[in-house]
Amino acid sequence: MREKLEQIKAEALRQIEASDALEKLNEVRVNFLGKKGELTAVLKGMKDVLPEERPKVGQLVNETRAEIEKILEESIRKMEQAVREAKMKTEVIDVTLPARKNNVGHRHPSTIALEEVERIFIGMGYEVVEGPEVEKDYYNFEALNIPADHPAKDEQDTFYITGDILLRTQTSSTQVHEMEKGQLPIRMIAPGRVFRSDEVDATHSPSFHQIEGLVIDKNITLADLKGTLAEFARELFGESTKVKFRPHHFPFTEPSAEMDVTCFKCGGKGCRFCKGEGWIEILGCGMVHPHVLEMSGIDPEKYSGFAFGVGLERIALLKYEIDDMRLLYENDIRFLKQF
Ligand code: 2NL
Repeated sequence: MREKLEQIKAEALRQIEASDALEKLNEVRVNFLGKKGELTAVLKGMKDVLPEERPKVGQLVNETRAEIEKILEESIRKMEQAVREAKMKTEVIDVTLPARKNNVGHRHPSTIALEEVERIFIGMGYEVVEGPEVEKDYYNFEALNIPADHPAKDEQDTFYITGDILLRTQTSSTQVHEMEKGQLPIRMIAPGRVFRSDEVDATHSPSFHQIEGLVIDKNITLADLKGTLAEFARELFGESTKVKFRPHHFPFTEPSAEMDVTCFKCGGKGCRFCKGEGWIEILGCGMVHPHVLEMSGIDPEKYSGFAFGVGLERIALLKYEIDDMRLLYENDIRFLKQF
């Protein structure tokens, strides 16, 4: 029996010695110490041993088991250490290598301009409201006093989805939805993407962004419009900016005007930037047409209001002195990173 145990031990040690991976060592454990292992088999054979010799044999088996276990544990520990060291070698970090450049992005110039305009109007107590880019013909044209046969409709003809559903040509539709809610007064701006069937050039694009504003309350007059938009121009272009209103025509406002600001480059003297004019056109505006109020369920005898519309890209082009609108859409990183 002693010999048999010596044999088992020798074989176990040989196999441990020959193991080159943790899995192999684990196999040795199962083969020799496991439930179906060789040492367990010896214990199971105890019934063939003389009763008086059983304690001795039992002790021998246990000693052999302890020895094999000890050597096995030791080998596993060494093997784990070796694996760890090999890993450390391959995963070495060279802290002296130059750092990889981290490219942090920033807001697009149009977004910067939009947030600037929003900041100014929020400061005057306006709400920012966004609406759908797809509209019914009614909300885009009819409700704004542009009936089917109105010439302004040709000018703004756009992309139709069906006969009466289209991509909006102005964000006024968002304001019509607000008026229809019937919660007065209204003091809002409606920024967003609009669409027109225009050819692409330095100042036109079939898709651009607009910010419209609408104020409706009792006793709103042209003086409110002028004061508000003059303040807007001063905040956007500087304290010394002056404004000038030229009569104009829009179907949805009466009277209507276009607003110019003094050139922020030359202060109004005339320079290359303003093409010698001293003035730069900035937005369209007017007092909301009584019929427009009426169509959205607001009594023009009790309420009045003013509205305006400004092109976001136009503001960005002016603010950053960019001479071609297409640069704002191409997203060339060499261009964008200048802002
Ligand atoms: C422009 C300038 C403008 C409006 C937009 C408006 C909106 C409602 C009622 C009345 Cl809900 N007016 N918006 C007013 C004046 C000018 O945009 O150049 N548009 C073609």
